[in-house]
Amino acid sequence: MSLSPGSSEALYAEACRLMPGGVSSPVRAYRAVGGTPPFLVRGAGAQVWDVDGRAYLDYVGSWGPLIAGHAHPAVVRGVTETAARGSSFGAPTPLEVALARTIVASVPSIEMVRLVSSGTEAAMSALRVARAATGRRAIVKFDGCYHGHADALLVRAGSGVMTLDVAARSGGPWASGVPASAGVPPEVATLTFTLPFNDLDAAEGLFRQRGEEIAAVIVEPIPGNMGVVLPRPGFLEGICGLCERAGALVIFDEVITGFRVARGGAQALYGIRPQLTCLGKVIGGGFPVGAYGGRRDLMGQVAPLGPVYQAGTLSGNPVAMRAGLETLALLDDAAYRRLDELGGALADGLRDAARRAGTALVVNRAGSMLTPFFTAEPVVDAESARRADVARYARFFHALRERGILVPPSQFEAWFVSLAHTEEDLRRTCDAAAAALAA
Ligand code: KE4
Repeated sequence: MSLSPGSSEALYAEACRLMPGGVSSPVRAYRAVGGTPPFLVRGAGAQVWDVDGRAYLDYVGSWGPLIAGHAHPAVVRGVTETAARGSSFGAPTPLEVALARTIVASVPSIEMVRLVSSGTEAAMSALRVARAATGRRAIVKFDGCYHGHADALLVRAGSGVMTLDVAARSGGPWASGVPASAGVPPEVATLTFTLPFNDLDAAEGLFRQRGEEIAAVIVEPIPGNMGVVLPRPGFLEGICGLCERAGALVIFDEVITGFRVARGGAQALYGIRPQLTCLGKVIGGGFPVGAYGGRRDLMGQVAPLGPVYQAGTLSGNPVAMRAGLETLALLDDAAYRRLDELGGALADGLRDAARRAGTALVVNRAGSMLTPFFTAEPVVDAESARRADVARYARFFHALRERGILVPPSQFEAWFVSLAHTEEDLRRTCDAAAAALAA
């Protein structure tokens, strides 16, 4: 097995012959910013290195999981020990009980949880439970939010869908039936209504007309997939009230925000109890883990306890469980204070750099996740995010990359600060940003 693969360019040329776009996930292909993606071979703390030996300060963090930084010694040790005793059994293990126990103890609304291998599986399964529990078929999502690539959720989605600009643009204040991907049958998409995030009037209009058809609303409580956008005060509570009156369920997709913005996720920050919650990323510490959970009566619908079927060969995989447990063990109150300090310092530094350069920049932040938007207007939903200058973001991205700073290759993603980042790293990043903006 060749481990000295040559340059990123050579690897990318071969990868493009072997894999669609040369990548295992679309956003990694740099279509929104152009250029050849660096092929990474090593990470340690806040740094990553590519095959050409270049080092980068990393703010992608594997899109959220690496809240403790790359190759944290406790995670590496735990994973190594666990793998040496066998990597997978397809049987119950103590480690999955331990992670389930930690999740139930940490996330206020989760009384029972099922572990899966990705956020996509978590979201699609939570929707299936909601449809079974309510006997209804329609679901509601928000334009710009992304919940993985299950058919029903590829409608005006965020993240890579928004980045590749395949998102549907038609439809009034709420729209249904317009797939955001080829291969999604219109009859599936017609069951998915989309609404503008932060627009309670539009939600009230939809519920007035179609409320009795709606099984669930699925929402990122703090979206990261249109870039970071904060819920207006009362918005999430308003959605919960509409659902309660209509007999629909609320699903918080906390795949990004779970254990990221607080130990109990955004629901703990806002004091809201959704009926179902999706988790991922941080709970796997860089290994494939997702989870969905919630009220005991709802999770009691899930096979083998109830009629909702969902399964997975590597669900609850012991190595991945151990990576998640070791990561979550690092996340105490002091860790969240530190993450918030670092996130705040980076956001302030970017704003100062833009002010000095006379560049319009809006930075939305929640704890250690943030997005700088090249725009002068507040970014409160997908439409305002789309009005940001994505070409300017692309130039900024490359100017930072040339200075050894790696940020998400899309305006519609979140930057992540980890516990491994230092004040010196942030100073270096903000200096690079100032130079990049002045160029
Ligand atoms: P996965 O199937 O990629 O593990 O999770 C899907 C998912 C579900 N819900 C939310 C809120 C998510 O952000 C995601 C996945 N996030 C993207 C980045 N924003 C993953 C990166 C990628 O697609 O390569």
